[in-house]
Amino acid sequence: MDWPSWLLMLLGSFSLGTGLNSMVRIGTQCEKACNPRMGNLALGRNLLTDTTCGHNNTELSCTYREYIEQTCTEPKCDKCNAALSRLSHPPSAMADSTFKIPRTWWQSARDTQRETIRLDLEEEFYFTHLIMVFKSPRPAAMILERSQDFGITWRPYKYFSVNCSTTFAMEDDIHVKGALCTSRYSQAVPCNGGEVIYRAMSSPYSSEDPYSIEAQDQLKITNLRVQLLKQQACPCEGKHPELKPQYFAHYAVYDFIVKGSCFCNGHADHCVPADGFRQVRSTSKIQVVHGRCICKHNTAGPHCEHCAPLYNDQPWRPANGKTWAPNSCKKCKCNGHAESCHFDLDIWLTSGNHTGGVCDNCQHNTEGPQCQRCKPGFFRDLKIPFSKVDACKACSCHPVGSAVLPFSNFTLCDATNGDCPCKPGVTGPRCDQCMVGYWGFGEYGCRPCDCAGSCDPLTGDCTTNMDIDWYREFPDYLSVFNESRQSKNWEDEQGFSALRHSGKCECKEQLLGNPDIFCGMKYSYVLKVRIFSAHDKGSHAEVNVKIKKVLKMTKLKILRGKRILYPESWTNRGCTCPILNPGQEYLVAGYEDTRTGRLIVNMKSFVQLWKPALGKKVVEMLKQDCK
Ligand SMILES: [Ca+2]
Repeated sequence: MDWPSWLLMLLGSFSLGTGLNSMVRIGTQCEKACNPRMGNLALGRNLLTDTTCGHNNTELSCTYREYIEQTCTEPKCDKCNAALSRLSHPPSAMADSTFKIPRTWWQSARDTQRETIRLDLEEEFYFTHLIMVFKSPRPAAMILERSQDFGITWRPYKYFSVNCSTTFAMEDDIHVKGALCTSRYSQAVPCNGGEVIYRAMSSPYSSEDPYSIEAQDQLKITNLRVQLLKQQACPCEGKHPELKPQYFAHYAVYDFIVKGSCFCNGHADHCVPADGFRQVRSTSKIQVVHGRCICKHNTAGPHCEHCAPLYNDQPWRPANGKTWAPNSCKKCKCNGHAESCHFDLDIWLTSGNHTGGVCDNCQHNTEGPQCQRCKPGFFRDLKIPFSKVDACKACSCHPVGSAVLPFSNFTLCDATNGDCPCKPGVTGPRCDQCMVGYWGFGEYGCRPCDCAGSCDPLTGDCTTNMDIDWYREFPDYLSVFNESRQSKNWEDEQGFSALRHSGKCECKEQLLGNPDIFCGMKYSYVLKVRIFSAHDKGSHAEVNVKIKKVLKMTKLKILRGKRILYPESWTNRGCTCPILNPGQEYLVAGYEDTRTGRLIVNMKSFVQLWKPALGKKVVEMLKQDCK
C-alpha cells in the first residue's frame, strides 16, 4: 500500500531539509550544537475550536468516504452528541494517536462557515511543520497564523485558497515561487482524507543556521491557529437527494499534527515540563514535547537564552547550527570568591573583545572586578592559595601603637603582608612595642631616649650598652593607598623624622648660598622627590620615593616615577640625617653609585624641603655656575 506523504514525514524517513531536523543528536552529551527531540506539540495540550457538533442534541452528519476517478461511493452517516463520549467528536480527537483504529476526529457544528483551530503553548517552541488530515472536504479558503507573544499579536504563515487572487488578492506559489498563498491544498477532492501540509522552514531557510535571528523569527511560536474561512462541498453531493445538504455542511479533521521541539538556542538536548504546565489527560500513551530546557554549554534560562550566573565573561550567543560550534558561555575569573558575575560592555571593548566579566558580591573579604585582592582592613596570607576562603585575614593592628589614616578613624594594614603603620617610635608587625632607642609606649607612640645610647622601654632609664644596633622598621603601608590618598599630607608626628634622634645626631639645616660651594660638591644627580616610606633592611636603609622632576643626572638613567634612595648615613652613623619625612617633597642632590646603580644620600648631600623658588634657583645654578 502507499504511505501517505505526511505519515512518511512523521516516521522521519522524509527529510524536511531543515537544520533542526538534523540537529537531533541523541546521546552526544551536547558537546556541540544540539537540539531536543522533535515531536507533536499538540500532544498533551488543549486544542481549541469555536464549535463542536452535537452541543445541544444528537445531530446526524454524513461524508463521502472516497471520491476516486469521478466515482462517488455511498455516503457514510454518523450521529454526533457531545454529551455521549462514544458519539462525541471533541477537538482533542485531532491530537490523539494518528494510528488509532477506528480513526477519531473533531467535527464542527452544522452550517458554520468560519471556524478556528488553535493551539496555545505555555512557552516558546520551535515549529517546523503542520500536517492536517481532513475528514470533510478541505476548506475553500483558510489562513495559518502564529503568535510569538502568547496571542497578543498574530502574523500569517500561509494563506490557502482554490483561487489566491480572487479570495486574498495574492499570488499563488504554484506560479510565483515563495508567494504567501497557495492553491495546493484547497481542492475539494479527495472528499475524505485530504491533507494540508505547511513547512515553516523551507527554502531559502533550509540552508540557514536554524539558530540565527532570521530563522528563529520564522520558527519561534507561542501559539498557532488555523482559520477555516469557507466550506466547500464534495462533488458527490446531491447524488443522494434523500440526504439533506446540511448533513454535509461541517468541517471535520482527523489529525492536527504540529511538529516542533523545545526552544533551546542549540544549547540543550533535553527538556522538562515548564513551570505551570498541566498535561491534558490522555487515554493513550503519548510523548509530550516539554518546554523547559536542561541547558548545557554553561547557559541558563528556560530557553538557555542567557549565560549561567558565573559564566558571563563573554556575551551570550546561540549555538551555530551550520558549523556546530556550541558557542559556550565562558567562566568569569573570580578566584573562587564569587557565585556570579555580570558582563560589562566597556570592559569587553577595552580588552579587545577578550574578557568582559565583572564578579558580583565578592566574598571572603575580597574585592576587585575579579575578587583579586583583599578588602581594606584585610591582608593576604601568603601561606595559603588565594582561592581559599581564608586567604584574606583581618589586620590585627594594635589599637594604641598603630597610626590611623588621616581624616579617618581606622587602621589599614599592608594588604600584602599584614604589617601595620605605626605611630612614631613604635615598631613590630602589629605596632605593639617601642623601637630600640625609644620608650613610653602610649597614645602618642614612643618617645626618644634622652641618652647617647638606648634606654629602658618602660621607664626611659638610660642603659649602658653603647654597641646597640641601630634598628628601625617601617611598614610599607603606603602601598595600599591610592594616589589621591598618598598626596594627602601626613600629620607631623606620623612622619619619620630625625628630629626624634636628637640625642644621637643633630641635623643641621642646609642653606643654598654660594653657588661655588653647591657646584663644588659635584653632585651627580639633583631631583625633586616625594617621600613614600622608609625601611630598615638591616645592612642598609631604603627610602621609597616618587621622582617628580630630574634637574640633573650624569651616568645613571633616572626617570620620573617610583625609585629608591639609599641614605648611607642612616645606617653608617645611626642617625636619620638628612631628614626625609614621608608625605613631603624635597629637593635632593646626591651621588650615584654607578657600580650598584643606587642613588646615595649621605651627609654631603643637599636636602631641603621643596619650594618652587628653590627649584628655580638650583636650575639656574646648574645652568650658569656649575660648568
Ligand atoms: Ca484523530
